[in-house]
Amino acid sequence: MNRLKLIEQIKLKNTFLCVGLDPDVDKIPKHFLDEEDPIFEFNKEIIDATAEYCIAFKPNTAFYEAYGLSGIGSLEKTIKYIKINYPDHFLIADAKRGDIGNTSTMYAKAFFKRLETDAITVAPYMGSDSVKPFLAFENKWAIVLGLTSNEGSCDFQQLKINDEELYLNVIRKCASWGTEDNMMFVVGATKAQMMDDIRKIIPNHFLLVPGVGAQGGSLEEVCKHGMNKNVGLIVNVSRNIIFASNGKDFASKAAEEAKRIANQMKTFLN
Ligand code: OMP
Repeated sequence: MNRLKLIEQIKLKNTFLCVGLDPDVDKIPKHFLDEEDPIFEFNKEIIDATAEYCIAFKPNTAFYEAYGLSGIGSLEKTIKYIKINYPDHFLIADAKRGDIGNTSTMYAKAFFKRLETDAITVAPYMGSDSVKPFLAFENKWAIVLGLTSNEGSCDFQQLKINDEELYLNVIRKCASWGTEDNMMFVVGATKAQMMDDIRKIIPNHFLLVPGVGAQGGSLEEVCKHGMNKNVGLIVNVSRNIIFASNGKDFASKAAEEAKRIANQMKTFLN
C-alpha cells in the first residue's frame, strides 16, 4: 500500500488505530482449544470484530513462531484472511529483522513476496546494508526502530553521542537511506514527549506508535507531540483489545475497546 492510500484510509475512516494480533494460547478463550487451529480461529473473530475501527493490523511474529510450524501456518492463514477480506487495511509484520545485506534481502522476500505484508519492522543496529534491502520493493515499507517503548530503551538508545541522543542520530541517518514513501519509524507511546525532537528531524514520516494501553502510554500525549498535517501516526494496541475479555464475549469486548479508542482518535483529527 502506498502513502497516499494510507492517508486516504485514515481520513476516510477517521481512525489511525492498528490492532496488534499477538495471540497467546494461554490467554484466548478456552473454547478455541478444541479447534484445529485455535490461533487462526481466534484471530479471525478479532479481525472481523475490530476491522471497522482500525486501518491496520500488526501480527507480531513471535506469537506465531513460539508454536513452531503450526504457528507459522496460523500466521500465513491470518495474513491471507486479512488480504482477502480487508484488502484496504495496512498489514504490518512485526518481526524486527535486520542482518548482513544478502540475509536482509531474504527477510524482505519472506515478508514482502511470500507473505505479502505491506511493511516489516526493522532493527537498524547493523547499519545501512542491513536496512536498505527492505527499501527495494515498490509500495512496501521498512518500519525502523527509532525510540522503543520499553524500559531498556535507555540502555543504548538514549545514550548521548556528540551531545545528541543515539536515537536521534539513528533516525536522522536511517531517514537519509529512504523516503517518506518507504520508511516509517517506531516510537513508543511511553516516550511521547520525545516526539517533539523527533518531529524536528522527520516532520513528515509516519510513526508506528506502540505502548498505548497495557504499557501505559497516553493517546492524547502521542497526538499532541507526534501528529503532523497528514496525521502521520499509526497507533498500535494489542493486549488491551484482543484480551479485553477471555470469555465468550471476547469479540464484542474487543470491538468495544477498539471503538472506544477510535472515538478518542476522532477527537484529535480535523
Ligand atoms: P501491547 O503492549 O500489548 O499493546 O503490545 C505492543 C506491541 O507492540 C507488541 O507486539 C510489541 O512487541 C510491539 N512493540 C512495542 O511494544 N514496543 C516497541 O518499542 C516496538 C514494538 C513494535 O515494533 O511494534
